[in-house]
Amino acid sequence: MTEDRFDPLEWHALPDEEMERRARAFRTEAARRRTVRHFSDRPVPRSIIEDCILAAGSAPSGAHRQPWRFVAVSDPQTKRRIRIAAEGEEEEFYEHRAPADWLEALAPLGTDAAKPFLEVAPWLIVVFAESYGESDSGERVKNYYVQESVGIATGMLIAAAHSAGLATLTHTPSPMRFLGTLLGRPDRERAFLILVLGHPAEGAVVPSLVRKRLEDIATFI
Ligand code: IYR
Repeated sequence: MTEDRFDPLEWHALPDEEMERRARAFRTEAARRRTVRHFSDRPVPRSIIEDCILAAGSAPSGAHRQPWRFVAVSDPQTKRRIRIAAEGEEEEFYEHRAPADWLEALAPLGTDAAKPFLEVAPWLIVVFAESYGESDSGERVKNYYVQESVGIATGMLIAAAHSAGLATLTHTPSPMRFLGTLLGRPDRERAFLILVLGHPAEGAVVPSLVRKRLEDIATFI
């Protein structure tokens, strides 16, 4: 039987004023993040992507199963294949699958079936959720709260990329099954989303959006 092990928590308590300063600084920087749809082909060093992935991999997860896999793609041919397959799905979506109310909701964002950024941006991180794990002896290991865990990790990935000075786009071609096939992932992994990363194109524009106010998103009791 394995014995449970615990370590002393490393913790540096801060005075309230310092916490207030940091909370405000983080909030201000987080509010500067925008989802970008126009990317330049300016390269981004792999080490930055590695650090962002390691930050994402520090996310909490159900029973600490870490049920995520990040496939970082910079290979032009693979990016091209992803673009072609994604655009195929998107054409179906925009022309047939999407109900009118969904298209109406998307109209202010100016999206359509063309996804050039999948090829132009230097990096795509395809995030996979592992529906179950595999032990060293090849047996199935149950994972818990997979969607929640991978969602949290993806949020941390976006925050890490933004803090490193990278623009990001969360892209969710639907259905995403082609990504597992194209990237040779095992059956137990399900594609969660594609995070596009890079520098914005010169003259990139973003939709004029208003974020909800504190009183619209929070209730204090
Ligand atoms: N996957 C499509 C449609 C789309 C859906 C939502 I919800 C968005 O916030 C944005 C786009 C596309 O990527 O165009």
